[in-house]
Amino acid sequence: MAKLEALIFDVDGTLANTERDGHRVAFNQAFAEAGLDWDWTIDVYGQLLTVTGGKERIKYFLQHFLPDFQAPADLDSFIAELHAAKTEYYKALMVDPGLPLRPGVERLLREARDAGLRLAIATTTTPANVTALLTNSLAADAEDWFEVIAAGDIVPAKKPAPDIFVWAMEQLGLPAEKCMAFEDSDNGVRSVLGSGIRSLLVTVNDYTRDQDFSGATVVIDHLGTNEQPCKVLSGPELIKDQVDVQALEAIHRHAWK
Ligand code: XBP
Ligand code: MG
Repeated sequence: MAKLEALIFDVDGTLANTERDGHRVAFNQAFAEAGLDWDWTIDVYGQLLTVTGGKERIKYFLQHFLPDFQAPADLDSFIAELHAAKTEYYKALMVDPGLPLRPGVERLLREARDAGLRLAIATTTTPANVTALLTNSLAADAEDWFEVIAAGDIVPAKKPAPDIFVWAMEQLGLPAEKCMAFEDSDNGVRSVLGSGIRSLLVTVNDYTRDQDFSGATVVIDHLGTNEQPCKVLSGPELIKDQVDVQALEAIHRHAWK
């Protein structure tokens, strides 16, 4: 069995609860600015999360929720403009009011770095959004903590397609046997497993806890801190209160045995 060398993190829902409190709010701000009376409530947004990618999500919304909408002739440009405004609002939200990382995320990233594990990101979101979250919620130099940041339209086929994880592994120069992935959603799980990575830790959130995570090695509520121990929801009991590097190595061995 190959030794664990790199950790590849999803961003939205995994590092922070960006969907409900970041993306959703920013979409609504962009709609209002454009004079559209669309309101993506917490519940509606949960239904829209079946589609990854903001531009793709707007298109899906128009097709399935507003079939009578008189779309402009150039629909893709209309959506691209709305989405560009949404990205600006999202970046501003990451500064004020800001968004905390999920429990244990910062602790584990620091421990992994100290242990010499390589770090990468594989996400569907726009690169500028990753920068905004990392620099405001983790550390000013946090982008440098990650050797590879695979994000947004860098691969045309977004999750659940495996392409973004494949791309990240190619950039790392590592095979799937040496990588572990962190995800929060069924789309993410399918993307990871399709890429050949078997070592997969899922941290659920309010939007995803009832989804199908078949194939994930372990499903937990969050990564855990001293004050907030984590709970294993499914998979082997290899974690004691907090996910640490030792637990990651045990999970990796279990996934490949
Ligand atoms: C994340 C997404 C993203 C964000 C929006 O999925 O679906 O599309 O919701 O980002 P995952 P953009 O966590 O599985 O990567 O608006 O920048 O596309
Ligand atoms: Mg996610």
